[in-house]
Amino acid sequence: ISITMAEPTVRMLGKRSSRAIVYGNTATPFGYKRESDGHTHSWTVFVKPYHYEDETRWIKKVQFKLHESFANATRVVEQPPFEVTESGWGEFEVHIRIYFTDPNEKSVTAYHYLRLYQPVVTMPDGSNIVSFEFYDEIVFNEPTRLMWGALSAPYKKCDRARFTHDLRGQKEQVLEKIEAAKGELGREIEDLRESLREAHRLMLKYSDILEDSAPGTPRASVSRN
Ligand code: SLL
Repeated sequence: ISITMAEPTVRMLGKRSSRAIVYGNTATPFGYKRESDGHTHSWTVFVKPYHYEDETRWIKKVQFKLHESFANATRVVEQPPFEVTESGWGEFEVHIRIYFTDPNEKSVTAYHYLRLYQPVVTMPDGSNIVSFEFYDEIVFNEPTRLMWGALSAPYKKCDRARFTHDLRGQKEQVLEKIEAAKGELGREIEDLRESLREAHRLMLKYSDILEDSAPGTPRASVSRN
């Protein structure tokens, strides 16, 4: 019999990388209710990298799951801009699922509540639009070698003028959350290590006791009470 093994996924042990993204939506009112379908707004929901970069190195595609009242509610966008433009009459939660270029890297989902009325933002040209943006970071713990390579590409710093909101406050909050999660994870790992050490100590102890009480007895025949 010959068994062909798949190439094992190589992970970068002890390595961590992250990418900043912004997701949200813009909306513009028609100014009236369209008679044919009751629609009142056009809108765009999007996800984009916070910094200037070629995100196709690490994002394969993005799936936007809209409210079920939409025809073909699941929209898959295979290249940038990763966005969906539609019209409608109501607000709802969009599920934004990001797939990575290495399929061994699990997809992540962001939930965005599509806003049609708030917050209103005044653009540099004086016009008003509804715009909501959310800053977030995707953290890759021990990414696959392929993903690590993709994430190592250099990128240019963000130009804040690209966004309608000042995202610095959000950015700080997200960083704090990530730091807290890191600390938490570190403590959990330390606890697990300690339990392992304790289990190992017990194992050695009992194997000594067995050795003393019945020298030469195969250890496999030990029965637990
Ligand atoms: C609401 N719970 O009642 C929400 C649902 C759904 C919005 C909002 C459909 C557009 C179409 C549309 O805008 N749905 O395909 O006709 O407010």
